[in-house]
Amino acid sequence: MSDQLLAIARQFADSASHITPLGNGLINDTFLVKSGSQTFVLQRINTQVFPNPEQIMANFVSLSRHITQKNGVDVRLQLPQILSTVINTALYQDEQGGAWRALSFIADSESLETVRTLDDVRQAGQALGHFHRLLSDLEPGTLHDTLPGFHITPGYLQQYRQVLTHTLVKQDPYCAEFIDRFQHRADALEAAKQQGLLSLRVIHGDPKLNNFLFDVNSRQIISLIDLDTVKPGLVHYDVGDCVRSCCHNTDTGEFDLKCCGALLTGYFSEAGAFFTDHDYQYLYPAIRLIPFELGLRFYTDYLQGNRYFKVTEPEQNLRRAAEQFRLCESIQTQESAINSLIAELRPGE
Ligand code: GN1
Ligand code: MG
Repeated sequence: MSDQLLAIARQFADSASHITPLGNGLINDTFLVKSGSQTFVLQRINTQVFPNPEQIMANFVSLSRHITQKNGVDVRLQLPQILSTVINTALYQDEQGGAWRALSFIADSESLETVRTLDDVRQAGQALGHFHRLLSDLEPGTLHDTLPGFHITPGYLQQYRQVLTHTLVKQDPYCAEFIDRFQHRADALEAAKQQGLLSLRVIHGDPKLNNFLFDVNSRQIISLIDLDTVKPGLVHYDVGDCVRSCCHNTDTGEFDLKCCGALLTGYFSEAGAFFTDHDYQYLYPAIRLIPFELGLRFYTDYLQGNRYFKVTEPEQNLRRAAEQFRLCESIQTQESAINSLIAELRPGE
């Protein structure tokens, strides 16, 4: 543990004594800090990606306030608390301009890298639906857009075309062809938004499996973390992202339909309260689009020399991209089964 890191942790807690890396996020740097009997999470926000970290903190405060003020609603998710610096600021800026913040650690919790049982996935769907429902009466316009362009697939496509004009990295035939074949679908959700078929709500932005915290004893989900991308958007981005992360059998590379059924069962038990016909209609397009979008983002980053997503070796983003495109192909081959599943599980039908 470097002295520099310890000095930063001590900006938040005088007696910080022990620091270890936490999780495997691809953007921010995250650590677990021990300070006396207290344990907390310390994070360096990547300001290349999030140029206004104070907006992230402001959104966090709005969100926590909204949830704590809910009357008569059974709130089943805890949010981490912001821990201020010893001089009472939400962020600490280091000498290199890095932005640091501290959050409480949810005790006796664990995150999963792979699902253990179908019930884990049902719970993830339900927790995401619960999160959306809790925020369904928070006016999205009151939140900052912490990451403009996030999940706007046509924008990523444009960026890809731009990078192609100057990259010196050799194109990968599988990825390049896949993007060419799929690109006409890139605006599926944005067009529906423009036409007023889907409306902006408050979204999580990154509800992948390892952002749900399970109680180690009860195995129930008790928290949804990584709230940096909470902002106005389409809940479809979230459902697509949760499905692509939970229902991807990484051994076979295939999309797991059973798992998708469990996730949607959980999600509909909460989202049924506010979902419209159009919301249901655009679920399949979202489930198909988000793996394409993530693959496109990984591939573009590979072509531009891995500037956005952390890598441990230069071809890692290429491999990540190909995995997402294979998942997208597997989803496409199961299109009618996925649509039938949505129709069958849709509440009140
Ligand atoms: C990034 O850093 P992490 O792992 O929480 C990315 C997500 C991707 C994810 C893929 C702000 O999240 O969109 O789905 O990697 N976050 C941002 O692992 O770009
Ligand atoms: Mg994240």
